[in-house]
Amino acid sequence: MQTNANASSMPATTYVGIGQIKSLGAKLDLPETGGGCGTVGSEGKASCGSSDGPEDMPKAIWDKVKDHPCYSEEAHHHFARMHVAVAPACNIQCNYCNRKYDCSNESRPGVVSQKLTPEQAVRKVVAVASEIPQMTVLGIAGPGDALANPKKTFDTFRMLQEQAPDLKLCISTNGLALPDLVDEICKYNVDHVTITINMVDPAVGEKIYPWIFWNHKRLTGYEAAKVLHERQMLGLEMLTARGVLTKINSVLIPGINDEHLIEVNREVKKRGAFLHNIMPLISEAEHGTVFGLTGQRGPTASELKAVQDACMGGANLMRHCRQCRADAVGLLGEDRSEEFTLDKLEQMDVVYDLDKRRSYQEKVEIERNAQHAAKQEALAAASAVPVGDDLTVLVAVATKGGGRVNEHFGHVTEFQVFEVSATKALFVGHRRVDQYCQGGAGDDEQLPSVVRAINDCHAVLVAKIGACPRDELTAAGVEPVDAYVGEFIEKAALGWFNDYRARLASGAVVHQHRGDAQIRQGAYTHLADSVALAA
Ligand code: CLF
Ligand code: SF4
Repeated sequence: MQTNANASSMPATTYVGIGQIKSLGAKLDLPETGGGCGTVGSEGKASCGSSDGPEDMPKAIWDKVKDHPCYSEEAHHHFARMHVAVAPACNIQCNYCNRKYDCSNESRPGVVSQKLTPEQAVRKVVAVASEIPQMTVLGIAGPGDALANPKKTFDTFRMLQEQAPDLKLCISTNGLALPDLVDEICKYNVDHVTITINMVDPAVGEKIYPWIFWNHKRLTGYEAAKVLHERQMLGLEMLTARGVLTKINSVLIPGINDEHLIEVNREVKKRGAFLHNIMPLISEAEHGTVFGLTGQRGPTASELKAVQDACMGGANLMRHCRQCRADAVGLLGEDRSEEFTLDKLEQMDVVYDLDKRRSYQEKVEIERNAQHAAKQEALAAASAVPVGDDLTVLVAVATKGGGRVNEHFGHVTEFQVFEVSATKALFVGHRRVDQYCQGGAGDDEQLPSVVRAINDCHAVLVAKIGACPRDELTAAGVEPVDAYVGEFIEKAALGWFNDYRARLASGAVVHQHRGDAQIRQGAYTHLADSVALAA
């Protein structure tokens, strides 16, 4: 991790905002419902997003988050979200964004969005909700800023409230316009809001934001970052005061805000943020962003994990974010947007069948409860056996959903990564890879990049794996394991770990420290140019 000299050189008063913003360290008067998981005894937990269930938080909050794939790590195995790209304009410039492409906060750069009018968006939502009944959340996340396009954003929400009343509405914003629109957000029952906050110190902010457009003027440098910071803090406090669950997204930019994000975590927790999502900077020259062109790199897997781990005990962490595109459709980690392009929607018969959706979601709930029970049982069994060491390893898992080990190695486009010890199996992230199996045959040239993506893991749990990748993984020190096909992930991971410990004890294997892993930059290559531009 690199240090940030500027962050430490600024006086504490730099963090003080305007209006309702309290100075650093001041006690805030916030309602319990919006107070975040840290207020209800989850200090030190890896993640509110990986919370086990209603026992971790008040029922009213659990009811809000339990089917939201971003706010509940458990839910993300079972429930889907979709975004509608109705918000093309933005009121600030981030050095990691090129607006010819999707919003880098919430999208994979390099993938072109199909921008929609509110009417087209509503038709698309209704069509997707009919086809994907486990889709529970509709988000507006760009491709610009949702609140820099308030008419399009709120027109969409207004129509959806009438036509798809069971959907949760969600919004993502840079926060600049937020304080002016909190009433509107509440009017449409949007009770999940994400603010991207990369700094609480304008001296850090001016390295990230070259300008903002504010009060009919373009502001630059420190002044721009200061106004943005003050508006973000005020907006967060206002949402908390209204009981809206607020998630903070932060882009980790090595050398600029890496250590500073620990301060961000503290400040947003103090102001009632429910979750903090620390995401890696995606930065390649071909994206045409300032950071891409100036060679600013993103973090490695261990750098990202180190900052996330350092924030444990502060605001609770989300670690399952997929940095979705602004028109993403499906489970986190899968992308079905190609099935719902405007020309395809024209051909579809669309009926919004609320009963069908509910009955499907009841089945999903049964599967989710089974996963939860299996996880609790496996953890309880693991805890019952006394262990004399604190050995912890990472394990990669091939899954296509449902919380089970159920994907072939060759079909994986992302591995889920779990941190496993004798008594825990915690989701700590994911790693995108290019699919090894192409057209029925393995592409051996992809193997080195797959190995690099999970190089920090001791094992990879798969449903099936061919001889060639098995040999390459083994040679690299990552054990391929196909003994837990169809098993729930936590149970499988703990099962493998117990077996590993037994082999260590018998001398059959020697424990080796693993190295770092590479975070894949950018879009899935096979989707990069597949979507046409619209209005
Ligand atoms: Fe979309 Fe964001 Fe709502 Fe989720 S995404 S607006 S909170 S419904 Fe989720 Fe995607 Fe990460 Fe965003 S995985 S980028 S955190
Ligand atoms: Fe791009 Fe989003 Fe930043 Fe606006 S807020 S410049 S759309 S990353």
